[in-house]
Formats: sequence, structure tokens, C-alpha cells
Amino acid sequence: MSNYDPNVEERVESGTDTEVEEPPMYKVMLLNDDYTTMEFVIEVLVYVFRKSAEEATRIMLNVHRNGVGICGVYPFEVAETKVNTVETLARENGFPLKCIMERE
Ligand code: TYC
Repeated sequence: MSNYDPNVEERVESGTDTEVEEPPMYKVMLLNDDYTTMEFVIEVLVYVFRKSAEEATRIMLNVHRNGVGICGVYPFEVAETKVNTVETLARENGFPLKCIMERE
């Protein structure tokens, strides 16, 4: 027979107080430079970061004026893929555009 007794409550130890851990998130940022065209940066923001043309223009101008700007915040592997895609597209098109990621 089993030892199951419906009158005995068992406690489950979860190990931590927090039941669900959120994954760490990473900001993906573009850096300004003097050679990449504004049009190319907007295309990258629309194609890679799925921004509207208006939002892409706003982000591009923010980077152009301030030197750096956030394109989005993602889990590690999504952020890493976007950084690699931006840098690959930039090199293929002869631009020095830099894209970096930083833990939030
Ligand atoms: N500064 C560039 C220009 O005047 C435009 C630019 C914007 C480049 C954003 C890079 O991440 C960048 N052509």
C-alpha cells in the first residue's frame, strides 16, 4: 500500500523566495559615426528592430545628436543576434556603423 495520507500537508521547498525568475535583459544600442548614412540607419531600425518609419527616424536622429541611443531591450540571445545582424549588414554595405549590447 502507499504511504499517502490526505490529512498530512507536505511543504514544497522552492529554494528561493522568488518563484519565477525574470531573464536578464540587454539594451541594444547604436553608436553615431560620420560615415553611415541616415537612410541606412533608418533601414536597419525598420528591418532589424521592427520600428515604424517615424520611430526609426526619431531613434536615428537621437543617436546622431547624442552619440548613442537605445534601439530595444531583449533577452541575451535575441540581443546578440540583432547586434550581429546590424554589423553584418553594415559591413556588407561598406558602413562602419557600430551596434553594442549592455545588460540592463
Ligand atoms: N551621423 C550620421 C550622418 O550624419 C548618421 C548616423 C546616425 C550614423 C546614427 C550612425 O548610429 C548612427 N550621416
